[in-house]
Amino acid sequence: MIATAGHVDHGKSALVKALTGTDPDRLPEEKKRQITIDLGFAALNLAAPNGDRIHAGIVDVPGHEDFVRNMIAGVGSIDLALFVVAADDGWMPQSEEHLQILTYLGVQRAVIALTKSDLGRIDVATNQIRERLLGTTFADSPIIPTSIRTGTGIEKLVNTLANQLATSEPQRDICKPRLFIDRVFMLRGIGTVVTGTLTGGSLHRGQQIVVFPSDLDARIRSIQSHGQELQVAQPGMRTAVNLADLSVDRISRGDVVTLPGHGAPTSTLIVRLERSPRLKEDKTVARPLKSGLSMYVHHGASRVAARIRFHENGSLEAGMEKIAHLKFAAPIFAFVGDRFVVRDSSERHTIAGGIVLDADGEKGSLASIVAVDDLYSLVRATVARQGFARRENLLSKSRFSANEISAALTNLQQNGGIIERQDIVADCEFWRKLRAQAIGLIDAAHQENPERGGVDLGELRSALRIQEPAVFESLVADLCGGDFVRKGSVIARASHRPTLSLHLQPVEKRIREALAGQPFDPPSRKVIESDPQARQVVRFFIENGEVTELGLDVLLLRENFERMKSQVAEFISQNGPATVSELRQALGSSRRIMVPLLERLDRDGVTRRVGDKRCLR
Ligand SMILES: Nc1nc2c(ncn2[C@@H]2O[C@H](COP(=O)(O)OP(=O)(O)OP(=O)(O)O)[C@@H](O)[C@H]2O)c(=O)[nH]1
Ligand SMILES: [Mg+2]
Repeated sequence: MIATAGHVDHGKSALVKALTGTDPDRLPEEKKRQITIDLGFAALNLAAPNGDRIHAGIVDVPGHEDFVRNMIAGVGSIDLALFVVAADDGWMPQSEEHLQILTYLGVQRAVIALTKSDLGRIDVATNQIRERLLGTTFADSPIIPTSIRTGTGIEKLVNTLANQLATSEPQRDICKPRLFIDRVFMLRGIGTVVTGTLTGGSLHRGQQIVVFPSDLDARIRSIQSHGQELQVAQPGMRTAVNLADLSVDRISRGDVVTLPGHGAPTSTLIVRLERSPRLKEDKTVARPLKSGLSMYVHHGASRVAARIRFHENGSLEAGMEKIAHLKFAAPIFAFVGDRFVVRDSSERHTIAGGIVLDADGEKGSLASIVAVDDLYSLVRATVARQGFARRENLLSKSRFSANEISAALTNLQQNGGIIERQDIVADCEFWRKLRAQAIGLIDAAHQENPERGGVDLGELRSALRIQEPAVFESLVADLCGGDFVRKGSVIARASHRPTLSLHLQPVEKRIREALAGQPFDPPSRKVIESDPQARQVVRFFIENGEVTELGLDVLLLRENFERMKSQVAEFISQNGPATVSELRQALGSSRRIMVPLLERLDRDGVTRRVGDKRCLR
């Protein structure tokens, strides 16, 4: 894709018409005012130097300062800029602003058309443009004088555009297609159509898609590019998609069509914010940006209000860059590595640009600026932010494919200080510390309470302060792959055998005697557990199965519980169904014990209640 750029009235639309035969100004108001207001589109068929056909598209943008917002929506995913400067007018304010916008968005190539060459001094204008481009990405871009009046330079321009496109890298296919919607309209008999420039992957006819940020599901009924019906749209293509099942008023410019499963929109991003040194030429625009400032972020075809926050309350001067948190007024679907443009809250000036460093900036912070093109350092930095990351989310919102991420993880596990455990990817050092801390806590608990089976998992998790359940699950699984075992809701060393410590042995003796003294009618639990030591011993008995708990207040030695059970069964089988009172008398027990005992036997399927009697199952 190509997009025009340049100051108002410098001849962008006229040039597009001369190149393609299509007048990109389609709105009645545009025709009336002879000015471009919104984006226009035209197909451009070129021949590469080797004879191959190139089917390109041109987005024609408005140059007027009131419509910069629309201009930015048009230049988001382009391969080449057709930068227009009129020979009679020379470099003007929106020449400058558009240049900065293209630079912030990382556009790598431009062809400069020196339009209206029939009206101005070509040498003077060319020198001025060269001077303005000095030190920019476009310093060596070709400058071609053109005139639509005389036809000068049009053929040369066509050849130059073809050369540039033929030698530019094809857009990457990472199987994560995103179509930033720049137009939505309704066609009678067809339904809702959205258009944009596709990036990151292909879209297929019939595919199930999702529209963000509103999270609407739909199916692609049909696809077109420049009027041609297609089965598949490839990255880089101007694409129109028919989403018949969505009504047109639910979608607007700035929304994104993507596939499900590559993450969700967020309201916070961590970004590198940068300001062009060229802003210093204008004092008002060059004012430092401070934390707390509200402004507009232009990303893809969207424009969302956001508030900046710098670390340690800093500010950002022209010519500098810094890490910043952006808090958005509405959710935005951005990937790590995406570039964006920042304009002031009155929408008069372009004041900064940036690149997304972390696409879910809610938790943790980034210590330093990451090279977002280097997947290895990106993985390390993303994991380092909290010490770990969910494997399934790890860089799913990035400009790398799932395969590239898997390969990088395999490599980083071998020698990059990263480990993968179940659903978690963690920094080795973070994991080693967490593991050591958990082991320390378990060992300390064994020491302190040798009579207990282990440490309650819930207690361990809160002692370790782990918020993310998946991290804790992976940690437990990791420990249990080694010297630890999980028994129900506790974890212990595999070698741990619960024992009562020496000083508890007198208490043990006392409780055993109390429970054995009146075997079927022992004292209540409240009485037995008279102090913390007694509670420790009771717990030990229960965990070891020496004592059976009935209800809240009854403890029976296991052997006595078994004896009562068989005596109840025997009595009923000899005498038929019996009441609580009959059984109590027969066994020499009390109502306090019998009621919870029989409830337990009902639950265990030994007895069954019929009216106020128990019979056998
Ligand atoms: N003499 C002369 N006039 C031209 C040339 N190219 C464009 N014009 C005239 O310049 C005026 C503006 O042209 P447009 O193509 O609408 O300019 P634009 O850059 O698209 O303007 P905006 O989209 O509003 O920013 C029109 O009257 C054109 O006829 C040229 O090569 N020579
Ligand atoms: Mg125009």
